[in-house]
Amino acid sequence: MAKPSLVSGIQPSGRLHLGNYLGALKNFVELQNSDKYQCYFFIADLHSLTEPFDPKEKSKQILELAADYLAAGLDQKKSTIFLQSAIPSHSELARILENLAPMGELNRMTQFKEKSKTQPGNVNAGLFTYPTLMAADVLLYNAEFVPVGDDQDQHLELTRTLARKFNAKFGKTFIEPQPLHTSAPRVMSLGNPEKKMSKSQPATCLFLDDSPEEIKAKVMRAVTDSGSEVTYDEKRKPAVSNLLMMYASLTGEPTVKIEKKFADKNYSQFKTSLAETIANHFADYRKKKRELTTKSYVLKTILKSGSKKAAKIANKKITEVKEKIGIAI
Ligand code: AQP
Repeated sequence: MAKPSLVSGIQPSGRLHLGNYLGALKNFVELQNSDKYQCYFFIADLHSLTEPFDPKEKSKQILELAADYLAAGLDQKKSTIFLQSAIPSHSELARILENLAPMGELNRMTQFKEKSKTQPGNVNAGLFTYPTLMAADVLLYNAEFVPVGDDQDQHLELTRTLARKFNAKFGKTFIEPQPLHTSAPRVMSLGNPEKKMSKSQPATCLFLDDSPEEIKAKVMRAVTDSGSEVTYDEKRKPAVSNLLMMYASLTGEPTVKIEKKFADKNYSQFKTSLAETIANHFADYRKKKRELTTKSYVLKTILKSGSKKAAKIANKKITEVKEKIGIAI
């Protein structure tokens, strides 16, 4: 029997951080290695154009993200790793799905509302239609599952709605996909446990290729809560709980075990151990990424061959869609 498909992507818009990793990339690797799924992982370059960017940097960011994927453990022999813009069907299907997406719903999307605030001089139509392109990214590959952080749930709900609407209007064509979350679906900022960790706040964000010294400095500066016990309590101790969640996700230990380990220790001792855990966890990744970034030819070849493979599936789907809506003549 054919394995169920899953698809996900990350924008090439800068260095990856611990939120991207614990919410998404770590799961990509585990799902790939479980051997239970047909995996498609792409570089969401079209999505990344919705934010201000320097064209000279964009191709470097694409290759850097390809290096990130491989350094973290994705393997082009097990997963199809590709570039979104190399497959025109993504844009074509997005344009078709836009006709089923009410303006009011797109307007309610939290990401659109937030980005409209953070980039007030550039509230562009691409930002507004981001969710319909995301729906196309997923629906083209008959994905049953989408591993993402929980900030993408609203977009995925719209994907399901669009799939349902299309199927009802034009006949069964799309699968309604489900999100797959990790135990850390929303990693919060080191400076404010109410806000998600995000690359636009670099001082309170742990980048995967930060040096051990940078990791230590950022973790030691991280805000904590009143009291001195290292205990998991999202309501009373949101900052410490966020740090504990990072520790648990990286070591695979349950939070109760970590609480016991630090029962007679203070915040500073806990943070020192967390910083070491993070630095050690990414030592191999940092080394591999350094090596891979010097091999742009290899990275390009992997993306080209993955895009060719993905295009076969995507082209089949877009042909079916065009037939269903009556524009295939
Ligand atoms: N803080 C987070 N916790 C858990 N998961 C997260 N993701 C992002 N931030 C967190 C997940 O990472 C994947 C890739 O997301 P993206 O390409 O949309 O990256 P992003 O959201 O643009 O990253 P930033 O840092 O949040 O960007 P800015 O600063 O521009 O807002 C997705 O699966 C996402 O859920």
